[in-house]
Amino acid sequence: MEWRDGDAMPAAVDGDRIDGTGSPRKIIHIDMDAFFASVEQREFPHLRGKPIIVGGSPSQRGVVCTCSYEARSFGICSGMATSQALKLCPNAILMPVRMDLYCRISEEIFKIFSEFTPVVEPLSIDEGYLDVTANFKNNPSAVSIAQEIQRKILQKTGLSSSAGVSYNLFLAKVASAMRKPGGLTVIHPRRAIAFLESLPIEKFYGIGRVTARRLERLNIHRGRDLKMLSRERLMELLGKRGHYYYDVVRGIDSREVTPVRKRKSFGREITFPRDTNDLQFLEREVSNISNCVALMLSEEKLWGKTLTLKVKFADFRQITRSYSFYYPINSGQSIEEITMHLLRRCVAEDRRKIRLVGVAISRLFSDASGMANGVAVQQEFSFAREVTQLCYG
Ligand code: TTP
Ligand code: MG
Ligand code: MG
Repeated sequence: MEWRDGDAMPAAVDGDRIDGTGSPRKIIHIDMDAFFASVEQREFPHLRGKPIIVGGSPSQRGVVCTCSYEARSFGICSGMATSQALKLCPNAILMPVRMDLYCRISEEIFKIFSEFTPVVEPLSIDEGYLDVTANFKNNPSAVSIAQEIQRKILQKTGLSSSAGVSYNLFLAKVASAMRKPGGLTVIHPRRAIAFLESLPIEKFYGIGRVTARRLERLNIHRGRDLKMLSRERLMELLGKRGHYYYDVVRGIDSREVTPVRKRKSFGREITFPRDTNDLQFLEREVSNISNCVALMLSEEKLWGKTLTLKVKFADFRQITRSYSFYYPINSGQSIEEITMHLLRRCVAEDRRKIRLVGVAISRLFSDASGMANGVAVQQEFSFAREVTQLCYG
């Protein structure tokens, strides 16, 4: 059996053991195909084979959450305004989002994963990483496990999924996207370097369209071009992520599959029915969101150190403004005070109308983190005032 870059693994062949000598890890990434849309097509058989969109209504400035593969051939994609999607394909059928149903099915899928290994990391509602180096079935073939999982998902939920198998998370994730829908792609350790060298830049997971275009303008089209750059140059181009891509393009991604991902941030955002730069209105909204974020923190008994305000303008361009405290904070008053100043600064600097605002808090600490809570509580408010003066005085 000859391995070629990105080759799908034929079901009958089992030369796919990627433990070999040197025993690399065996990582599987599974991602459901057109998840929300496939669920709707399962629920309503007359929608099968048709272009369907799951998303918000165009009259409420809704966006496309996802669409069936039939709709994708018209150029529709996630995140696009529903109104634009319906212009591209006027016959597309728009279905409302039924999150409860998708969550229930997601649970079923993750339950299937857990029958094979305890080391499962959910990445989103429809995808996860599995480390099957050791597994409940004592099956040495990661590929046959992936096939079995795909079969079980289909049997139990009636839905199709795609799988990627390799020895690290990055390669498994890239692999699963290569033969959608219903595909299985293996990247063998021996072929990883050649595969990465020929991988187009926009296929590097985490490099968005804008960054890919920027890199292409610098004649960086594929992994091999990325590999020519020094660590320092990559840091210049990609910021902190430069380190990660420097290693990844050399086949190194030492991240572990981490079973329960700790929450890294809390956030809330709101899209307004009409674009606005009415400061009073914006202040009221930001105040509400700030208090909502504070409530979420207190419910989870968490404290956060960095506050971020996100502002998306009518032209969909967005900016974020952050502030870091010395001490973790959690009160609505502190959050509101800082986000309000960040908002006023944004509005003063840029008079464009605003479409959406969001508030997020990150660098979270739990009560058990060893922080002197008493001190933080006492200092929190006066410190927020100090910060405000430092920032804007
Ligand atoms: P994805 O796995 O990114 O997309 P998908 O499953 O619809 O299609 P693919 O076959 O390419 O994997 O996302 C999973 C679900 O998450 C998707 O069905 C809907 C939801 N989603 C959004 O609500 N908004 C988004 O911007 C994206 C990308 C996904
Ligand atoms: Mg998917
Ligand atoms: Mg996904």
